[in-house]
Amino acid sequence: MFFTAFTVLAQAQVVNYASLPYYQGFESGVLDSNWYATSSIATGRIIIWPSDTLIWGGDTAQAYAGDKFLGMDMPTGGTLNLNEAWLGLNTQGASSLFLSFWWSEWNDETSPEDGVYISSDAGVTFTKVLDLMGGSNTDLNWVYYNLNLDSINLVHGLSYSPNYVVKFQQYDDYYLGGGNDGFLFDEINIAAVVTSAHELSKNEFNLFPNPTNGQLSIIRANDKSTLKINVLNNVGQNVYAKSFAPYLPINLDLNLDAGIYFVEILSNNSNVVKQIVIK
Ligand SMILES: [Ca+2]
Ligand SMILES: [Ca+2]
Ligand SMILES: [Ca+2]
Repeated sequence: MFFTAFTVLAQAQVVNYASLPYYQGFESGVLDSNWYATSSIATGRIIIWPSDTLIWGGDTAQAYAGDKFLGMDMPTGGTLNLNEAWLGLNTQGASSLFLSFWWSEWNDETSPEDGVYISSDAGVTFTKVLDLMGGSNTDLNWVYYNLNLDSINLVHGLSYSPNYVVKFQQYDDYYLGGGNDGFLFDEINIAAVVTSAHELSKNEFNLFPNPTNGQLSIIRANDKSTLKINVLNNVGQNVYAKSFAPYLPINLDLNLDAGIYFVEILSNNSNVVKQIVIK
């Protein structure tokens, strides 16, 4: 009986679960009905900010794209607060989903609560899938994450569902634009990797050997432009990034632990992701 009552309460939180693909750049200035925002202390703050309004110590917070971003902080300085922004998604029957977003922070100390969490059950239970470490990031430096949700589900025992929740979470005790603490998010995108007329065919790149002991060659069939290569681990953290000039052969020397990785090949607006195994 106790657990039944608890579950009913927890499930009331996201009202509308977005259909896919879902994109949010915060330019409308309001969180849509797919979001649920909550703070452990009443004065905790999860709001959309315009660029050029948060200024401190000669720095000014800017959106990554457009001129608005989502900010999380604690205006009542000196009181530790947990901010949670839940995004409800209907991922029932989905596959090949990627969650990408840009994250930045301002003097935020790393704590175990900071990161991205996922729930398959409307937020009754969450699993942390990504650390967001303010202490290791340069202040106001935007970092790109591209998480392979198929892989994350597999690793963490999660599954796509009608009540899938991605939670962005920040824990600290001071405020943006005041010298201490706060997270910034922009350009949140959840979509299946699909081939379109504007996208490179997956067949245009050949990666070998695969599995590899770390040496990896990428052969390009037709694309002779500058390529940016990112390698992501199985929870979507970027562990390698390098650009290659037009026409040059691409040989990567990956000094990584054994496991499954995703090689992202970016060219203009194209985005190809291939899975590799490091032995
Ligand atoms: Ca924006
Ligand atoms: Ca923190
Ligand atoms: Ca920092």
